Amino acid sequence: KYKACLFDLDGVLVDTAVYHFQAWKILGKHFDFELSHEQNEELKGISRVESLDKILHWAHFQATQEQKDRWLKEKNETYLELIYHMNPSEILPGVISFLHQLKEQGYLIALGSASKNARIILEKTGLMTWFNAIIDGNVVTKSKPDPEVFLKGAEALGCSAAACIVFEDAQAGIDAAKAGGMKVVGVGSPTILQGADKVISSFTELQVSELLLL
Ligand code: G16
Ligand code: MG
Repeated sequence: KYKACLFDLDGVLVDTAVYHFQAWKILGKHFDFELSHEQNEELKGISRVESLDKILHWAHFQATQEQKDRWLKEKNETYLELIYHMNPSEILPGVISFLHQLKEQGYLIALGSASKNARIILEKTGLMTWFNAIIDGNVVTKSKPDPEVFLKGAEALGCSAAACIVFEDAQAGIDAAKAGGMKVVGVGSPTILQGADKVISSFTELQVSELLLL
């Protein structure tokens, strides 16, 4: 029934949201803004450029394009420093066992992430070798909730959308998968994630055989 699984990166395979949060908080000092946990939730799955626009809006700060460009660069430099030490221990619980089961059962595996730093994170955590295709922020032109990232993943794997299952922690990503005509498993809280075909709080709760029930 299903041939492929497409994984979001941040919040699904690893928890880099904490590093994005730290990096944005440090950047916010330039315009006296302290990002809250709730606001950080809203940045999940959203591109770097859109994240800065949202933050500046929350801060009621009118920035020039020159300031924005500088701050985007600065945020990423801080983020790169924070993820420099990442290692396989930061892979979220149950992920490796789930990937093992998928490979054993012949599923194809792709990454569908908004991050331009996805490859660095996959290298640092040793996850790279699991993927048949990697679609990241460097190759997508329209960010989630547009389905482009997942449609490109399906295409790279040679699968139809109907044969793909997406794993996502962000509402924008769930909406993207649905817009692409795919099944979607939300990773997080069922009260926050709307419209997923199933929601798990961690991969330790899910067996590959259960995917057939989607
Ligand atoms: C991730 C994060 C977002 C982040 C985006 C861009 O997406 O969830 O918070 O803003 O990537 O990241 P970067 O600044 O590294 O290009 P995903 O789709 O992997 O959850
Ligand atoms: Mg995510």
